[in-house]
Amino acid sequence: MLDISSVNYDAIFRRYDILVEAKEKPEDIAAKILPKDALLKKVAEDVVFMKYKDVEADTKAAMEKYKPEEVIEKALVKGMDVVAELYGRGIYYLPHVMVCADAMDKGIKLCEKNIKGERQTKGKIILHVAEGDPHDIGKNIAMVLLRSAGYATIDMGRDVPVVDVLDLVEKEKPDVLTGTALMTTTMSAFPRISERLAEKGIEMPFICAGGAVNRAYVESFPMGVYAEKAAQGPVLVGKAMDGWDWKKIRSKWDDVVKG
Ligand code: B12
Repeated sequence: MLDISSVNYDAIFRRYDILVEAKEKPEDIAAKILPKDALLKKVAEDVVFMKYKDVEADTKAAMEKYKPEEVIEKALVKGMDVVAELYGRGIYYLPHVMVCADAMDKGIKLCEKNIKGERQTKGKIILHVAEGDPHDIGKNIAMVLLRSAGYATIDMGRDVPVVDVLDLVEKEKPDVLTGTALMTTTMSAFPRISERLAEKGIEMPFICAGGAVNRAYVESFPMGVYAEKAAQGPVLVGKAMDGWDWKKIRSKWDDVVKG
């Protein structure tokens, strides 16, 4: 059987046309976004250049100097930011993105094992990716950070029907609900969820994130609290656990996320 961990994806997916013709090479684009620190840079490059075989060893090396949460945010996510840029410019295609995402996932799993989380009893959070949307990388990162901050998480996965979210919220009564949407065609699930919760008299902060949404959009429906980065999750949820309702979190959002 083929051992995929030994496959050199970078060589298979290499775009020779880009290497020959492009004014800016992937390496030049990456250099503008990648971290400067050599250990973090190596991990981020493993994601960008699909070095599936090296990512675990390099992640381990980075964790000798940095906390696992830092390796996620400053290396693995940064690598994926470069991938998103290359995809946006038409340099990477979907197969590249999928292999890069797998490499990042391998690193994240290793970091998660090394996060010394408190007992997960501080509060209950339900996470989901909007109906019709398969993009779950950001949601998974946010979940790792929430768990490591001591919150119990219920992961509904991706492409979750609105009705399933409503049912689970009614059953589990979480302290906070979160949603991720990266496609403009899926983000309308959020106002539908919030309006139907409001009709049932259920209120809680509903943290919404992902490239398709922005703060103005999320604040246009009841309960919506915007998050730009996964690292803001524990901070925003912390306020909910301190007894702040969604209106107060929204009104003090700038101060809260700046810490
Ligand atoms: C990776 C990727 C994929 C992967 C997804 C793998 C996966 N498991 O997620 C694959 C290859 C499967 C994919 C498929 C498609 N994709 Co795609 N994909 C991307 C890409 C390149 C990167 C997205 C990503 O993971 N970014 C990195 C993560 C970390 O970012 P993030 O999710 O936003 O999360 C951050 C924050 O939002 C926040 N966050 C997110 N969730 C949460 C939750 C909480 C609680 C908190 C606090 C914070 C938080 O924290 C994170 C950072 O700290 C983007 C391009 C882009 N510029 O975003 C396109 C993109 C999202 N895809 C796009 C499209 C169109 C598609 C396809 C329809 C393409 C196609 N023609 O088939 C298909 C989907 C088909 C389907 N319906 O099933 C479009 C969407 C356009 C739009 N505006 O609607 C984009 C923008 C590309 C583009 N420029 O056209 N894709």
